[in-house]
Amino acid sequence: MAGAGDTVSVRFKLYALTVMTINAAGYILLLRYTRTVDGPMYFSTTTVVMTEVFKLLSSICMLFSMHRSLSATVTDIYRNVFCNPMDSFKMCIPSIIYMVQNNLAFVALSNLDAGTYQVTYQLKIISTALFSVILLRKQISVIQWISLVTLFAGVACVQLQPDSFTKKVEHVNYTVGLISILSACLCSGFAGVYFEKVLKGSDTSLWIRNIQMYLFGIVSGLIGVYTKDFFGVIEKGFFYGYTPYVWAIVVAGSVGGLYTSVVVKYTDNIIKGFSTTISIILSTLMSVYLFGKEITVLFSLGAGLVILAIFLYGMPARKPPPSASDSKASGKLAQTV
Ligand code: NCC
Repeated sequence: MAGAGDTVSVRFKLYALTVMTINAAGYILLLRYTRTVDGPMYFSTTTVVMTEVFKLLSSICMLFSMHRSLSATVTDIYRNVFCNPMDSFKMCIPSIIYMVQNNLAFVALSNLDAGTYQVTYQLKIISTALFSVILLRKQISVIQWISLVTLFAGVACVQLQPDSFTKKVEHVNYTVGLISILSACLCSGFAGVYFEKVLKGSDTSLWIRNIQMYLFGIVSGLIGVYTKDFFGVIEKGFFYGYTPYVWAIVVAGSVGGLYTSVVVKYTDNIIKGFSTTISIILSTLMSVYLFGKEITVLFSLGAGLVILAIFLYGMPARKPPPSASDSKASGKLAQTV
């Protein structure tokens, strides 16, 4: 991962985006698998806490690799995290929202199939844009809004399987699953944009911001364990039902979270949405090449819509003339894509 420098190459951005997306696909499959397989069921709230612990330790290691000195690392953490409580407190908000979002993913995937989950979750493209306008005062033209809706439609088509309409999928509680996923979209949009605002609004390093957030994440995660699984954990233990697959969720969750933070630092949340979409198309194309999967009409339509969305988003608005932040966003998109 990138170190101290603030500018990184396009190659590095593409690398971070690719790792984040491939990891997310594996994470969702693991989550769904472990929530539906027979056998002792782990407490999902405990995996959220363990993921925060892993991310905290990894962020401390990243900070150490930047400073290359234990005392400098400790001093940096002490000064910026503990001696500056008001600044650290800013990260309390996204950490709580992400905690809720990460728990909602378990509820949604316990009630819906992975395909429905992934397609519906793409609505976060719209919620992210909405919060970017509200919190970051980003100017999004009418054409760019049309582009974002087109992007959502495109990625939804790409992810729909040919047998989606005919296959009978077992939904445990469709309404609960759907409400969870829609709430997760709002959480993802809000927390992502809030994190971007705080991160880019000061000189505090990414790893310090992450350490602040994960410390709150551990506390709010433990509150989640207490409110939802307290008696179960007391009776059966914190690590009850932890198979290697559950540990894999913790690792994938940590890798995904850390790469997400890097992606947001070097691009922005809207570009993250575009890139995730492109990566989904590329990975589907790769499975055509590697596993002989067929290209469906829906896939071609979806890919076409995504390309149209990218073209539309980069189109300069005629009236009023594009603001500095708009042309910066389009430039960044062109650079990243
Ligand atoms: O939904 P999404 O991300 O926006 O959620 C962001 C995830 O990153 C963690 N995070 C964020 C900022 C930060 N500084 N540190 C972090 O650890 C949050 O805790 C939250 O888990 C996406 O854009 O699709 C993405 O999706 C998630 C995940 O697939 C869904 O949330 C599943 O419900 C990916 N996370 C993982 O793969 C673990 C993320 O990489 C990309």
